[in-house]
Amino acid sequence: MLNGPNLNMLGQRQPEIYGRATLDDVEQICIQAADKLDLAIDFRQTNIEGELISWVQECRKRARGIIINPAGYSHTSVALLDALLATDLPVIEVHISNIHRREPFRHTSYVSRAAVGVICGLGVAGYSLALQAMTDLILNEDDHQ
Ligand code: CA2
Repeated sequence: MLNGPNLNMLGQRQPEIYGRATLDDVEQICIQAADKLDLAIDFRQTNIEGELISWVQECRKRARGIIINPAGYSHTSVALLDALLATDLPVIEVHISNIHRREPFRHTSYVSRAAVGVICGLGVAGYSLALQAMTDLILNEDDHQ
């Protein structure tokens, strides 16, 4: 589960948009949800585009899927899109806010082209929903192997 720039500020500013949960709270919510789903997760955040891309590349060898909130890089980074496309892993994109109700520059996400699905506007609950959806995708893949 990868988180992009400024998400380390969650819960500290703009609660009217992003709610009051901190990133540590979100990680705890995800650990508990993953535990119930019998999934192993690695939850990370970075403010550095290249680091996010290196982590995506790492996932090729280590993960069955990627849940990503690319934050501001959603709207700017072809490089992140290319890295996600190159993994051949199922990708679920999460946004806490509804990017389509916000400024026009947030309406386009490059990352969405690599995503099986996008969850946005449901607050931090979107992360648990993404974990549920990822479990279904992985189980479905296993059934068809
Ligand atoms: O809604 C989301 O999850 C976003 O990915 C959050 C990004 C924003 O650029 C996207 O358009 C939508 C921003 C993350 C920064 O979060 C902050 C939280 C609290 C205080 C300041 C920033």
